[in-house]
Amino acid sequence: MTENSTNPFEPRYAPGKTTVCVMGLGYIGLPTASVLATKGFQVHGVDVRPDVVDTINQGKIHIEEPDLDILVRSAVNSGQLKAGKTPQPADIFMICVPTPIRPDRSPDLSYVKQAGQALKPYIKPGNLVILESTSPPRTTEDIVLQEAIPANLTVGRDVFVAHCPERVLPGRILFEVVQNDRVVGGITPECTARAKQFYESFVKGEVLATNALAAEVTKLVENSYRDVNIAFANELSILADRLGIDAWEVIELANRHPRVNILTPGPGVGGHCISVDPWFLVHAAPDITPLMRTAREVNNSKPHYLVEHIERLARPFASPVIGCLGIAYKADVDDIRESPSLEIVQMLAERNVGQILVCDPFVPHSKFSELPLLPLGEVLERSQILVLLTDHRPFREIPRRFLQEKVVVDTRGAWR
Ligand code: SAJ
Repeated sequence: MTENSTNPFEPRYAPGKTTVCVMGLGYIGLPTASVLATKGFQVHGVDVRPDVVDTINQGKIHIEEPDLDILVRSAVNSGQLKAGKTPQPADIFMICVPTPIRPDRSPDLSYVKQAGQALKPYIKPGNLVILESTSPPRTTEDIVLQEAIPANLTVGRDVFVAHCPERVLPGRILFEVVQNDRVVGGITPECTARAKQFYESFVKGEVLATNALAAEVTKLVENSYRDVNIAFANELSILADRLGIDAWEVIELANRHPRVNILTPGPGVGGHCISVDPWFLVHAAPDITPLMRTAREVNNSKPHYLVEHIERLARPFASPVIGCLGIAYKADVDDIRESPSLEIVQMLAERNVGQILVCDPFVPHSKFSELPLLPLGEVLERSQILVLLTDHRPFREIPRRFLQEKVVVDTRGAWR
């Protein structure tokens, strides 16, 4: 597609005529690339890992996500999706790479930088470059624009740069990538308009237009809001323990008030989003964000509180056997990134609290090899203390008679 071939009455970007190059084929990039491909866009996916590129080109997947295997297989078989180690010329470039935090909680934007630098030789007039990675304020302008756009091209006239943060929930990605409302913000109004038109060609939700900075901050605010709300729930659960009441019951009752909506306490907050994103806002303005910082600290301290609680329960046993159910960061996923459940298991093992038996039917041995992953039946039979860390469906459905003889720690309120 060239600029001057565009009929003003036809959408500029459309399946069948627009080519898309997706940088990063992980939890966001691969589902996005395969959805675009099955809608009829010609998609070239790029990943720095040769094994990922090979797997995808065989029509297979390297991550767990419901129905993603079917979609990728069909996208690759139809020839609409191909993967490679380097970019190719395209109409649209999408950056879907990780944006982690460093140990000092400052944002690590090296992957965005590298993706931008890799794109630069392929950028030509008329291109649209979209940053989808969740990013600190001003990343689109300070990093993407600086690294990817050649100096002889004017943004908003020759090339177009926008941010459209991904908003999908792991476990429901394929549904949400199409159905959710999206926020798009360009560096200029023309950048915004073009990005909006592109998303409207495959998204069923509403595409809401703003500028790049507001789009960046909106995404961070969404996840920070949840982090603060969960921190409130976690603090309440510790207070409830001291008062000898059931935190989940109190929250359920309070939530019957028409204007109260408290989230659920748990072992802490994991995953690569909610436990990371608030730091981007705190880092941007540390002197005026005490609430968000404290929420992070409250949620990060919950695993320590629970380990001390389990230690106390283990003390009366001569040689305690502690069954830990779940190491994934949340129910029914295989993802152990930033998982508080995993952190609790590791702390219990380090402190020699007892014999630690671990079960997680979702997590493969390749992702966790510190301790053996045992069958549920064996853990139920051998444990004296049973700790529910991740509320996977098989754990929620354990018949209560198996719990009767045990000391039970239910960090998720799933066995109440
Ligand atoms: N959690 C609680 N209590 C709750 C809800 C969650 O303790 O009431 C814990 C979970 O167990 C988990 C963590 O918080 O450890 C995060 O889980 P989550 O399901 O809330 O969120 P993620 O990280 O899987 O996905 C989030 C989503 N953000 C929002 O719901 C605002 C998703 O829409 C984002 O796209 C994604 O982060 C992202 O990439 O930012």
